[in-house]
Amino acid sequence: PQRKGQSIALIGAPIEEGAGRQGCSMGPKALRVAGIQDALTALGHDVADNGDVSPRAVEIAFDGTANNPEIVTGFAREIAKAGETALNDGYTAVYLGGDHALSFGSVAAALRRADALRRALHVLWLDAHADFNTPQTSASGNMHGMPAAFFCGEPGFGEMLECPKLPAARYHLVGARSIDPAEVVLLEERGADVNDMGEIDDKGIGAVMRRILGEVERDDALLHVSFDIDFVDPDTAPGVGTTVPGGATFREAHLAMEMIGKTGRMISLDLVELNPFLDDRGKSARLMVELAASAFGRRIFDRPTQAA
Ligand code: 4U7
Ligand code: MN
Ligand code: MN
Ligand code: MN
Repeated sequence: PQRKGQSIALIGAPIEEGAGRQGCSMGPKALRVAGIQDALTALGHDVADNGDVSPRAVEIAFDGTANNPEIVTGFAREIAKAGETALNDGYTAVYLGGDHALSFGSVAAALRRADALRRALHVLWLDAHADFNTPQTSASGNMHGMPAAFFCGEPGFGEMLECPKLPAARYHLVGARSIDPAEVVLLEERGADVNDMGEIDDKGIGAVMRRILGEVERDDALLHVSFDIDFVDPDTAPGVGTTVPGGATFREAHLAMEMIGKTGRMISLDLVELNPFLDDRGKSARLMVELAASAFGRRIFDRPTQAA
């Protein structure tokens, strides 16, 4: 059931070096201006704003194509550290992105925490993309397209970050509509749970989410949610660098987040890929705040929707 009165830690991660264009570094500020703290406080939670992490560039190189590995690794390590501390102190972590490379760190923190508690972790990836490239498969070299491959244990990331590996079957991709050919092969081989947009159209977002959250319940697991704003259709959320048409509607995204909230199992949430430079008068930032609030218990009416 939904957990009331949670302690929530906001962790800003102004990373943009994982993406192909600049602007995501302004995301944490835009989410704050859009009222993320007040929106969650209004639901009865205790919300601490831990500010932004500041990365140190480290010396590292990957074999293959990977842009800005030094600063992305620096960010990932600081994010993992800040996240792990918050989780160990009993907070639910909300990461304010920042491009999706922040999830190298946020998922590492969740995996470490779950490991310490001897609980299984599932990762729900709401995204137009699979983010399952490696430095060997990536055509762009952009590291925001790689975190899922990393935490599922694909090789090629060298000494980037220590973390337990996620079995690919517990990586649930929802909303996909742009997956690179090499990713398709890898996702299939590893047995990842891929739910593309056609599946959502066919079965409905409620049924897709119910099946996934049912598996989380069955494993008595903890849940990390990674919300890439490009999951939503670019007409509704224009503040993104990597627009792919045919995305989720506001209503679909809203129901998904409500259902997540009702499980009471989410230990951390990424809000990523918002590019305020490309946004339309704060529209996408406000949408993200709304959807985060839904995951933390905001209800239109307390109807008895089954979470799983
Ligand atoms: B995002 C891409 F080639 N797959 O690797 C790549 F299509 O975090 C896109 O989901 C990655 O926005 C998108 O560059 C990363 C591309
Ligand atoms: Mn992504
Ligand atoms: Mn994406
Ligand atoms: Mn993107």
